[in-house]
Amino acid sequence: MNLSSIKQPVIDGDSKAAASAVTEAMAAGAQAEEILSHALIPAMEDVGDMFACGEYFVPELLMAARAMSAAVDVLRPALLSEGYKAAGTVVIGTVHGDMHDIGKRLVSMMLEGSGFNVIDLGTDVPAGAFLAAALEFDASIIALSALLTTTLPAMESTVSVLRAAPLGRNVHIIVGGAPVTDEFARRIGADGYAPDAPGAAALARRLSTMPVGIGKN
Ligand code: B1M
Repeated sequence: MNLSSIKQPVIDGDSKAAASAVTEAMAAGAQAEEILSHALIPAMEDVGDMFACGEYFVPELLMAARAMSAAVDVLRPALLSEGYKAAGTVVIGTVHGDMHDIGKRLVSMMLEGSGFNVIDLGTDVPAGAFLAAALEFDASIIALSALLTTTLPAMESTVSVLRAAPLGRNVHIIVGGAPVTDEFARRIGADGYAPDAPGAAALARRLSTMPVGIGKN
């Protein structure tokens, strides 16, 4: 089956067309997992590449992520009944003291678009809440966002608290946000840093194929 009729509306950020294309493909006999793996996830990878090379900006990224969500909403019941296994669970939030939400929501959407279950704890999240959610939802990745230079210490202490807990040695911790750098991420002991939402999704995909410990800086 030619799945490009599904891929293009996602790239174009056309939610209605993406949802209808998925409905049509399923009516024509396509498996939900095939649509996700061979059309929707590759569409988000293309969007990430277009963002990286400056062809797309944040508004286009948001529209594509929304179209992806609309398509996944149509697929979800069939995915569940086919027993589809997500790439893993990511617990994400903006660190304690920081109310910035927009970039982190974009990261959440790109992660969902890449096949992860995402538990979004919102903003101003204390370290203990990341830990509790990671345990409750059996997360393989914890993703921390910070937008203020003044909340970088909270990011650092969150990583320390997570690492000190037994669970902290069994999850990958990734970090990002405007003031965060690769050098800072390494210094605080995170497993990875991404500068943007598509980069975070690519990093999570890469880490999810590695046992914890291998992806460490
Ligand atoms: Co605030 N704010 N803000 N703000 N705000 C900034 C961040 C600031 C740069 C503005 C400025 O002065 N030029 C500045 C920070 C300066 C600094 O610390 N270096 C600032 C400040 C100072 C403040 C207050 C202190 C202002 C005040 O009250 N005096 C205050 C702090 C409140 C608090 O958090 N405790 C404050 C408040 C607010 C609002 C509430 C009004 C609002 C937030 C609303 C909301 O999020 N719901 C707000 C906004 C909107 C901004 C700006 C204008 C826009 C941020 C944004 O949404 N960008 C911002 C200035 C700017 O960036 N131009 C600013 C769009 C978004 C898509 O990008 O969030 O960078 P971004 O996310 C990117 C990447 O960073 C990355 O991927 C995303 C998309 O590709 N990324 C990750 C993010 N998280 C990631 C995690 C990853 C990987 C990548 O892995 C886990």
